[in-house]
Amino acid sequence: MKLRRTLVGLLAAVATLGAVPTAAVAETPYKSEYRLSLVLGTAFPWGKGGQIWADLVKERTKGRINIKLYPGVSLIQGDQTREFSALRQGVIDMAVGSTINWSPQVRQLNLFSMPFLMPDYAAMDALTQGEVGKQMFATLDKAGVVPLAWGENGYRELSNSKRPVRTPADLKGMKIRVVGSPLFLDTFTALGANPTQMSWADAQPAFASGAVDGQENPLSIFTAAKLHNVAQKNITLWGYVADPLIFVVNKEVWASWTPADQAIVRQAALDAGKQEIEIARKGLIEPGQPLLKDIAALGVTVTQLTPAEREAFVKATRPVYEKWKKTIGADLVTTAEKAIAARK
Ligand code: X2X
Repeated sequence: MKLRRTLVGLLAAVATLGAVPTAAVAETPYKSEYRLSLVLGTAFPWGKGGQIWADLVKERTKGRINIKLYPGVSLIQGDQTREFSALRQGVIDMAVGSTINWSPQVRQLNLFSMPFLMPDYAAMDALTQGEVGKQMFATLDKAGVVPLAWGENGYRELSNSKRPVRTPADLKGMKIRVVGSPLFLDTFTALGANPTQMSWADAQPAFASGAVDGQENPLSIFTAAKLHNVAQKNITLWGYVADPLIFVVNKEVWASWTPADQAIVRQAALDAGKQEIEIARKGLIEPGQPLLKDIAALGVTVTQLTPAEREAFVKATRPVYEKWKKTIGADLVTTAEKAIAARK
């Protein structure tokens, strides 16, 4: 009898102890909704990646973590270069963001915007999936967010309303919309163009009105945003820059989740990133690059450069590369160059 009472007491004590972690969690309750910031919505690979992440998290946490998409960087009134600061401050809970938009706050992210650094997808993968990717994530962690996975916006090809561009001279005086860091101003100035910085939201009306002549963005954006309808009739495939996307979470939000839920969110980001990269490359890695035919069918002149023609753009932007190598950090850039040279 006495033994039994002791046992009951022990069980009660265990039950109380077991309740302690639950009470601790209750102090930082889960939010009913987590706000996921993106520049582009689900008509684009970028937004599709965000949706896949949100869906996987909801399913795998059985609805404990409910993510809502805020495309058009609407939580910060469309000002995409403020996204990183807003993430750090908790105005945004999580994001799938471009390295370009965060580079004003994290100078190392300018690496991916260096003209003609990454000649092909294998080069990009060598960076994001290798030592450079690891170092970048450590930098982002220090800068105040929790980085989880890589995605991709894509190779940023040049379009304009004026004429086919084959040489830097063809770009002379052309008003080109750019975004993000001053590196883009340097690159287009070196090419003889007249770059102007504006958000994606402001850019589209500017193409339509003719206030701006041209822009650079991945072809998946060109088609989904129907840029041929806003006078962008010429595209030059020059592969000068490609921007990865990064899946991140605000630090306080991250800390409020149980380790098990953190693991779910991380794995879901990795899975979504992988799928998103496949979507971003669709039509561009298959034989014959079917997306190029689709674009030509819209009445757009697609210009492919010969290696010698491309080299003229590389040469003209080389001083910009050298200048920014110092700003970004010569060690990091050298690590990147070596990883690219050793790529499979
Ligand atoms: O604004 C752009 O050009 C875009 C949509 O590609 C980015 O957010 C970097």
